[in-house]
Amino acid sequence: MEKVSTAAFLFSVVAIAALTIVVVDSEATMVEQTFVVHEMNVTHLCNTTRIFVVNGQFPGPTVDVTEGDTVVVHVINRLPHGLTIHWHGVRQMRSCWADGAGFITECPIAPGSNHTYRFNVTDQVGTLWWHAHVTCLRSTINGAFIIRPRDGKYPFPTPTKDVPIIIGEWWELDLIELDRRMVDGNFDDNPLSATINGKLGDLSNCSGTVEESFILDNVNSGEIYLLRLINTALFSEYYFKVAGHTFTVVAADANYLTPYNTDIVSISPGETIDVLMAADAPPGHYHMVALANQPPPPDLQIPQLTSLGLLRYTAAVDTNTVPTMPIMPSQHNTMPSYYFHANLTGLARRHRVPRHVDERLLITLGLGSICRNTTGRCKRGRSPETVVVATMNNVSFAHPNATSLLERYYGGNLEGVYTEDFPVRPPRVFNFTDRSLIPPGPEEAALEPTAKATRLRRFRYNSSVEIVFQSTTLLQSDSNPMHLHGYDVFVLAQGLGNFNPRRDVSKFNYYNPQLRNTVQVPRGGWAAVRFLADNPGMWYLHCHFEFHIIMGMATAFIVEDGPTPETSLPPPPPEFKRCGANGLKQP
Ligand SMILES: *[C@@H]1O[C@H](CO)[C@@H](O)[C@H](O)[C@H]1NC(C)=O
Ligand SMILES: *[C@@H]1O[C@H](CO)[C@@H](O)[C@H](O)[C@H]1NC(C)=O
Ligand SMILES: *[C@@H]1O[C@H](CO)[C@@H](O)[C@H](O)[C@H]1NC(C)=O
Ligand SMILES: *[C@@H]1O[C@H](CO)[C@@H](O)[C@H](O)[C@H]1NC(C)=O
Ligand SMILES: *[C@@H]1O[C@H](CO)[C@@H](O)[C@H](O)[C@H]1NC(C)=O
Ligand SMILES: *[C@@H]1O[C@H](CO)[C@@H](O)[C@H](O)[C@H]1NC(C)=O
Ligand SMILES: *[C@@H]1O[C@H](CO)[C@@H](O)[C@H](O)[C@H]1NC(C)=O
Ligand SMILES: *[C@@H]1O[C@H](CO)[C@@H](O)[C@H](O)[C@H]1NC(C)=O
Ligand SMILES: *[C@@H]1O[C@H](CO)[C@@H](O)[C@H](O)[C@H]1NC(C)=O
Ligand SMILES: *[C@@H]1O[C@H](CO)[C@@H](O)[C@H](O)[C@H]1NC(C)=O
Ligand SMILES: *[C@@H]1O[C@H](CO)[C@@H](O)[C@H](O)[C@H]1NC(C)=O
Ligand SMILES: [Cu+2]
Repeated sequence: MEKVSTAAFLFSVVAIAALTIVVVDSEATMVEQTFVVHEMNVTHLCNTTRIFVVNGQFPGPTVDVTEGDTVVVHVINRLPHGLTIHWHGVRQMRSCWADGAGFITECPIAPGSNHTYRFNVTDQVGTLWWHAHVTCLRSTINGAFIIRPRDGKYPFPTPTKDVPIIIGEWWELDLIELDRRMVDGNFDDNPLSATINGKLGDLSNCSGTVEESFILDNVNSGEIYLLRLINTALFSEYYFKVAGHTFTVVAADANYLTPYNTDIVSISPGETIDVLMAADAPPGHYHMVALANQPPPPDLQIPQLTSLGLLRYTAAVDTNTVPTMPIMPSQHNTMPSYYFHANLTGLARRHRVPRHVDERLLITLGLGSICRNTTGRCKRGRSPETVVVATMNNVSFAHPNATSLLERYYGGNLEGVYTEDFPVRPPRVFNFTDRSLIPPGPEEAALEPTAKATRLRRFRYNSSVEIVFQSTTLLQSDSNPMHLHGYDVFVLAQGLGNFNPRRDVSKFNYYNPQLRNTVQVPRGGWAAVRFLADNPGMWYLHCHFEFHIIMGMATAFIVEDGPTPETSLPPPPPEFKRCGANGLKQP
């Protein structure tokens, strides 16, 4: 827990936080928690900064449940800003109202107001997380969401210890201000450090005060650790290694994987990766490293972000020896990410890949620009005459800001709020991965003009949807961690370059593809996914890089009701507060 300036305030927060009620029933359990969201002053890098946290903790409290449980979380908002809490990766079968996506499924909880989320965790086991889902607040308002198997059995050796490893970033800039600047197409702001479980690590040093590191202590030889990695960062994908140790990847996004051995984990914002790590090195001290990767120039560069943690064996003889450092890839080498993600396969289960396709989409992901003045003519190529935005199929999502899309859909009152014509393919075909589209150009000038709109796509209940996500090199060559709410999708294949159906469909894995809620679409490459639209509601689809989502790399899928009550979205629960009711309105 971080330093808090007002002890009395902390006391009141902790008193509420301790109120975790567990009601045991013959099979399922109700897990009830209270989240008080409040401001707190913390000092890092010789500077006291105001941050927003839950129950005095950064990262926030862990929600720890068993598969089949009902989760009830009361959120009390003591911030001067509205927010929602999203249960990232929880499928929310027929409970879209509890998804917590700001302005998509509900209006933000107003300052001084509160809201109760109630949902079941069904048919999922592993690690997920929760986070604020308005603007950039998720940078500090987040935590692990752990789902344990009901029978207590894993399809791998039972770990001795279980440790969340939350990779994040330390920002000094006010997050509301950061959001405002990104809306204005400004992405020059950077975090000051990476963090592991909220600690900056001893690489950060200010006037001789070395920052605290996350320490995995009292490690005994022969133990098996289940490390639950979560990337909560706003900006970057991370490489994670522990010197002297290797991992067996066993799950991702709360779905089991075929065990995969590696000495490196590559994790993008929104992803969760469970790995087993055997304490089988000579007793000693070992560094763990989280290093942000980024494309090389001509992409705009951010400072190198690293957090150093430590793994300490109980039996370490000499505590003065310098801990061993792992050898990290270059921060500009994105191939380890590609290999890591492309090599994972699902642990074949009863889930079956739909073999037919009803709806086929090819979605390009990139940047574009809009003239600051209304003439539609202005200088392009990172010029100050434009606002840089992010796009999917040349649409930059206009986020609603006064109403929720789900409420409008449910009420049949969508006029002036959204349309259902999100394009199923890119309106213009070009060489999506041509590196000369990255400024200084000039090839991008004809392609980068774009427009903002709230354009969604609607699917019939139970249709089989296939999407090929194509990262482009329009203005930059980032990868794109695409996150779909309410669903896990089968990742059939991924590749580098432009997707070519004649060549690439033959690579689709229908046998044991990974099931993911966040798909890392490789830099300069593509990923093909498929899912059955069996969860009615309004589901946000967006890139999990915060600057991309804010700049418009998003849309939402409407999934219609099925033929029966069991296949339809129920009415909003009685405790659901409609937009505009009970002080629930735009921040
Ligand atoms: C944080 O520090 C500022 C400036 O000193 C102060 O005004 C504010 O009350 C503090 N906030 C908390 C929650 O202690
Ligand atoms: C301290 O952080 C504030 C933002 O909270 C920033 O404006 C200021 O420049 C920082 N000061 C230093 C010395 O880094
Ligand atoms: C939640 O808000 C309601 C009014 O909407 C109020 O009656 C209640 O006391 C609040 N609960 C808490 C714990 O703040
Ligand atoms: C959770 O499951 C129970 C039992 O099936 C059901 O009665 C209840 O409506 C579900 N709750 C939600 C919020 O979906
Ligand atoms: C931290 O900074 C001080 C002063 O600049 C320096 O003497 C010290 O060696 C540094 N420590 C580390 C661990 O980098
Ligand atoms: C798996 O990773 C290895 C490198 O570790 C790489 O050579 C191989 O191509 C990868 N496989 C796939 C399917 O990407
Ligand atoms: C808009 O920008 C263009 C190109 O820079 C310029 O020629 C034009 O005068 C501007 N129009 C207005 C109304 O500012
Ligand atoms: C809210 O959205 C509307 C429509 O997209 C837009 O015109 C307006 O500028 C937005 N307001 C704010 C405060 O962002
Ligand atoms: C697309 O651009 C890439 C990189 O510049 C180039 O290697 C490739 O040959 C181009 N593909 C086509 C079909 O022109
Ligand atoms: C996007 O649409 C605009 C306006 O219709 C067009 O000028 C531009 O070339 C398009 N860009 C792409 C990548 O399709
Ligand atoms: C949905 O589709 C699946 C697979 O195609 C099928 O088994 C199931 O019966 C369908 N359910 C309904 C309600 O149509
Ligand atoms: Cu993106």
